[in-house]
Amino acid sequence: MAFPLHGALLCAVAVLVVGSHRCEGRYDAFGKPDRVHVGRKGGVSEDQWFPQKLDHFNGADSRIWKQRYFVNDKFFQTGGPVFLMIGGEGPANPAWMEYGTWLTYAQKLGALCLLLEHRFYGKSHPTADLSTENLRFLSSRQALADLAHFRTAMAEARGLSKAKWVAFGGSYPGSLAAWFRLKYPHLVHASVATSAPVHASVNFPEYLEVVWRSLALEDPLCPQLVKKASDTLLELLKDPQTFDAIAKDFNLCTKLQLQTEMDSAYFLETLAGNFMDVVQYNQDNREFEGVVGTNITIGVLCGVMADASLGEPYDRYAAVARLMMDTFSVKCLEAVYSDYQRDMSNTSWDGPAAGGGRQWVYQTCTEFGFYQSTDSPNQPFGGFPLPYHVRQCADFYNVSAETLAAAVAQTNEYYGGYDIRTTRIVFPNGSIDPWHALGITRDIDANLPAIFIPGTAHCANMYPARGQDPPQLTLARDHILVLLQQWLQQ
Ligand SMILES: *[C@@H]1O[C@H](CO)[C@@H](O)[C@H](O)[C@H]1NC(C)=O
Ligand SMILES: *[C@@H]1O[C@H](CO)[C@@H](O)[C@H](O)[C@H]1NC(C)=O
Ligand SMILES: *[C@@H]1O[C@H](CO)[C@@H](O)[C@H](O)[C@H]1NC(C)=O
Ligand SMILES: CC(=O)N[C@H]1CO[C@H](CO)[C@@H](O)[C@@H]1O
Repeated sequence: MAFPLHGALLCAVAVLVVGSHRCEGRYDAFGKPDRVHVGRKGGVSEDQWFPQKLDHFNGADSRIWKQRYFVNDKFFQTGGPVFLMIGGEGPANPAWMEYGTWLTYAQKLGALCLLLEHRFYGKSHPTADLSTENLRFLSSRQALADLAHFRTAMAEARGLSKAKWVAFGGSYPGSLAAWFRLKYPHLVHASVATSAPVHASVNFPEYLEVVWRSLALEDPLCPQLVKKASDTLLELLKDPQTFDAIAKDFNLCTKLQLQTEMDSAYFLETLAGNFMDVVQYNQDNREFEGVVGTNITIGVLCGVMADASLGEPYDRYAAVARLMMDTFSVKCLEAVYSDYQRDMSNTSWDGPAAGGGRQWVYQTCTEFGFYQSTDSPNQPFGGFPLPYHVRQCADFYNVSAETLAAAVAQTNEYYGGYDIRTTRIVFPNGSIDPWHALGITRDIDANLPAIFIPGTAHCANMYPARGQDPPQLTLARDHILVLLQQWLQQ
């Protein structure tokens, strides 16, 4: 919670952690792909490194760096396909080489499984630091070119040029999986683009509207109680005499100081983030990734909000904040915008936001927007409108509102937004996942089907199956397998 990237697209494959490790071997001489391990006993490899160009769009720039990847060849059968899982906006988690629905498909279809970490995240460091100057090499286009070159070189090294490649990804990597097929159709045969927000948008007020509806599904009163609490808090924040009491109620690390609109917006967003994160990941089977707090569900939060013994809705809202702090072993709540700005501006690979925050927000400022503002009346929270988000682009990277708007428009021009034109991509979406609002939720045509999974959250179909999964989730997983079987015959 010291890391309030609420509703960040994080999902499968990547884990957002604070801090990260340095890796050796940047700017090494050009070389062949690292010798491919045949794999240890389980068929799952250790970290492996692939020499990759820093700038794919400048033939005169020959600088290279080492990109991390993982291999699982346990299920591979000669002549089988290659599954490429796309890493996203956090360190690639090797747990995905041992768990997850894609491996059950791999087992059935005899696939070789690869996972490529996204440039600038985890241990894949293309540059000496995260200065804004260096972050210009961080973009979805560069990431797709990384995937393309990795695919070509791996196919050559392993004699897999004739094999059919299938891309997988959830969330932002889901979009990458779709765009990989779109832009490099000669390299990738089909894609499974789970919970993929393919339409870029500066403002994304629909996110909190889905949060309202998802809370209401649990208990129609729940979002109204949250709104009541949030309104009370907004009212209290107008009176500095209440600040000491508020600091105590929400267990703040320091006195509440609200000098600018950014300060109050940051504080309010941090508290709303408790609900946003729980809704986004509600009941997803993420424990294998080492995620804690998966037992905090929408039902648990709405239970606290309905508990009159705790006092007024405002007191229950504070109780939710304290429950989250207990769950994540956070001693006190840091909610000072200037501290956040300092952390987000740190350009060191050892810095407090190098686990992905600085990089991902840079991508939102230069490609996607996706700002989960309180600008819609049909949502429970208040106090963090669009200008608060846009201002961060200037504060952290000197990117103006005009530059941001133009960049987002260009992203949709480049990829096509909702109007994606290609074949053999399936778009699974979960009804309570706030991100579905920017995804493909209706079949475009028979070759670009959507799979709707009522009642599930972000990327649910990618996580390992378990006994209590709702039947529609099991059906969705089976449906994807059938599509893959069909497409691999084509
Ligand atoms: C969630 O699980 C943790 C660890 O098992 C436990 O301490 C905590 O009380 C649980 N919380 C809820 C709300 O069930
Ligand atoms: C950036 O973070 C690192 C690691 O936490 C720290 O040592 C360094 O002093 C920070 N740099 C600045 C400019 O704050
Ligand atoms: C910020 O951007 C503006 C406009 O592009 C530029 O003139 C200015 O020098 C930049 N400031 C810094 C500190 O980089
Ligand atoms: C919530 C939502 O948008 N669900 C959509 C997911 O995709 C199906 C198509 O299979 C749509 O019918 C749903 O409306």
